[in-house]
Amino acid sequence: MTTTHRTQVCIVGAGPSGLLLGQLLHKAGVEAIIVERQSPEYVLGRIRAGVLEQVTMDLLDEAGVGQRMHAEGLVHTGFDMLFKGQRHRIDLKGLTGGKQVMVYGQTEVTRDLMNARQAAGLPTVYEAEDVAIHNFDSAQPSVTYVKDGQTHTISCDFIAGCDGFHGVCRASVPKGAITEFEKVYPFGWLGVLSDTPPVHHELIYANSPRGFALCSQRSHTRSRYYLQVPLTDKVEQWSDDAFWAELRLRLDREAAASLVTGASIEKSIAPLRSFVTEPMRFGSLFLAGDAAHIVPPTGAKGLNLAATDVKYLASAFTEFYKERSRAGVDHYSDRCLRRVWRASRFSWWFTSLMHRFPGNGEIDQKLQEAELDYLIHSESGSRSVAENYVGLPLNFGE
Ligand code: RFL
Ligand code: PHB
Repeated sequence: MTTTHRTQVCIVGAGPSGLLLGQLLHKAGVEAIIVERQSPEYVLGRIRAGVLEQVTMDLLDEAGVGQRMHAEGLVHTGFDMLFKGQRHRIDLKGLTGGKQVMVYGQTEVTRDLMNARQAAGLPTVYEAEDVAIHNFDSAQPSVTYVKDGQTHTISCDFIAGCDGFHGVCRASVPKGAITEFEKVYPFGWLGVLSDTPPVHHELIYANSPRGFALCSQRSHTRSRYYLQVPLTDKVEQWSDDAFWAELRLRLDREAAASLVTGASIEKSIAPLRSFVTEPMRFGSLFLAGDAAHIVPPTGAKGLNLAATDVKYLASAFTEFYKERSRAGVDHYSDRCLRRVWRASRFSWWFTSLMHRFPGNGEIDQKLQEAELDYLIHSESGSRSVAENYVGLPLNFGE
């Protein structure tokens, strides 16, 4: 037997994109049901992004979930770039006329959104199996799933594909209707989370002859570190001791000496890729966040891009229901893609500048160092980095 439900927007995926969309739609009086393949605990167990742009902070406030972020998040007004054994600060605030970023983990953003959704009594189906989308080339699309052995159908006006890179939504689009642009980088990031005080009060992005390293954090007592590693490396090969020893070798003398080490509480390897889908809309199906694009994490743009897609999508659906206008819906893909390509460019450029590429020689290291030297000594060079890092305004270039 099939149970049928009806809603205005069916959101596939309860990651940050799906949950934020659900919250913004709720605020605007638009109905939505979220269908998620995993359990809430599994979703919260994924350790990912750490840096929020002003635009994302504003959206979390608009969604009514910014309170804990403002209380517990760490405002950063700059970060360090390390090369040739020396650290140089990029003064984000000074270079951008007062903008800054917030260090607040994706896990916490997700938890805040989940709690708000639950408190408002909004429907989320977790552990939905065999999620499938249907008839999205028509105005009567639907989503089906199996829960506790029973098949359910959700009929809706729109489907929001917020189901990440490996989701079902993008995969359901006929090959001839979609163009995918992809670059896979020949290395990954080995990440460690530990309950140790951060080595520095701001982030350190390190270009070292041994490869890239990043010193990040989640709080004054919890650190997040990354090392560039070959794609063939396995997490099990990296003991905590080996990780800390390698990290020290990639840092400057002062940071290496003051690094506090401890047991890892999470350790994983993430591949790096640049990926963009064009378009991001197919009839009644709208892709948002990692379902539509992936950026390498250098520059911390992934979650922030997801948030701005969602803002455009929430505005589009709200205009449709409240103003009877299709303008936002029709412009959604173009509007997102301009921003997506700009962030993809920055993330690709920053990745290329900071990593060791297999097959490259000493000359490439020297050229990277020369570019870094230029960037930190040229005000326009530094400003360009800062402007992209803090993120472009929501309506940039419109
Ligand atoms: P998510 O988080 O992947 O969530 C998608 C959800 O959809 C569910 N799903 C399905 N549900 C139903 N049916 C199906 N068939 C489904 N298939 C999948 C999944 O279970 C999941 O719950 O995508 P979303 O919401 O678009 O969010 C995107 C962000 O997660 C991502 O962009 C960031 O994490 C990227 N990222 C960073 N972004 C930043 O802005 N700043 C950072 O500092 C930053 N650091 C990072 C990162 C990503 C990393 N990794 C591991 C890729 C650091 C790392 C290491
Ligand atoms: C993180 O804290 O996970 C993080 C921070 C900055 C990045 C990427 C990841 O560029």
